[in-house]
Amino acid sequence: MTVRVGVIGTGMIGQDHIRRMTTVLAGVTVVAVTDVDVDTAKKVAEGLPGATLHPTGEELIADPAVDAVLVCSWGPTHEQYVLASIAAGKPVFCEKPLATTQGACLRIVQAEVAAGRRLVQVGYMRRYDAAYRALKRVVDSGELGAPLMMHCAHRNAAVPSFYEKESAITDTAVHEIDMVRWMFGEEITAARVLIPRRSRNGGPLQDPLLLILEMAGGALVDVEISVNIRYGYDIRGEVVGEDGTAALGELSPVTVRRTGQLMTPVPLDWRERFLAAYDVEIQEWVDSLANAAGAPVGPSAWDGYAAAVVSDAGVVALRTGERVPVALAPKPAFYEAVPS
Ligand code: NAD
Ligand code: ISE
Repeated sequence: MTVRVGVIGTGMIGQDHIRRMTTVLAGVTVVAVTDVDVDTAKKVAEGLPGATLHPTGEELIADPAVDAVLVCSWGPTHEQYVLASIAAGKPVFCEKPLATTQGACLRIVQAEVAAGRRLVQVGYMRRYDAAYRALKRVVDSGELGAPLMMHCAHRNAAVPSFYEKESAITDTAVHEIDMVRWMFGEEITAARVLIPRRSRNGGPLQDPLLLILEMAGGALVDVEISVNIRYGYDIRGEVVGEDGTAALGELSPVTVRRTGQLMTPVPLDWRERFLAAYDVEIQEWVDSLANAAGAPVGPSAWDGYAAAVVSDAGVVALRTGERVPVALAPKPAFYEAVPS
């Protein structure tokens, strides 16, 4: 079976996902696109023989030729398209964040529960990265003993001019928020933010930040968020257990020794660092739709909601300097029955 996908939002990641669905992955074809930037969408559609250019996301979702929807528009528009996809009974892959408020995420959770089957998957791609998966296998094996801490760094070379102070949490560290819930299989119970000396490269932003997350099992996670580090895109993670430590490996296939130096390249941005993870993520999503159950098994609407609640707590912690407890709504039994 070939899954026929319609893409809403043909910006950076929309185009990247279209490229992988048309040139890398199997069992999937892109049959429709839309974007409020009509010129960009038109150019993208021209490169997709037979694909329909729709004037709105709603019309794309209603198109009978579209089996499943990929939402790659800006965060504040996600809720309307995810809810419309659920109402149409179509599986929807929504790029992170699921929505920009926890209220909106909860409405999506409630709509999916009412629909009675899993339709939503959220684009938290670190769960598909070979290094993170290898680290999780070590943690799950128990060979480190109980995990006590995890040290993370999320460094962007630079960020766009519309990036705001809070984006460090809501747009960037939200990946670690999802990743640690998955890594340790437990919820985050509180957040704190420490503010070091401000980098002269950060412009009006408070950059870097240190986000501290408390896990339900007692482990502490620290996340350095640097969004103007200049030298490249650098993602790190190390778990400290009772009996040992384990860290994400170095990923470069080559190291160069020259002029008295040992050099390994650093990725330029998220597209390069997580290239293979995005491929696996979208392929596994397509495969899950094509199999007998026809339902996604990756990060769920509940995961999207939980990440939004923690991210909101992080924003309050950033603004107040206080430790902010995380209060999740009761988890519907619906999400216990599905792997996430
Ligand atoms: P972008 O600005 O390059 O592209 C977004 C596109 O959405 C633009 O072309 C814009 O015109 C379009 N758009 C906005 N409102 C729309 C609407 N109502 N209907 C249809 N189209 C609309 O942004 P991007 O970097 O591609 O990010 C898009 C989404 O993907 C964001 O939610 C972002 O957080 C997420 N993202 C995820 C990752 C990841 O690592 N998983 C990386 C980058 C971006
Ligand atoms: C971007 O939206 C992403 O999701 C990237 O993975 C992240 O590293 C970056 O900071 C975000 O702006």
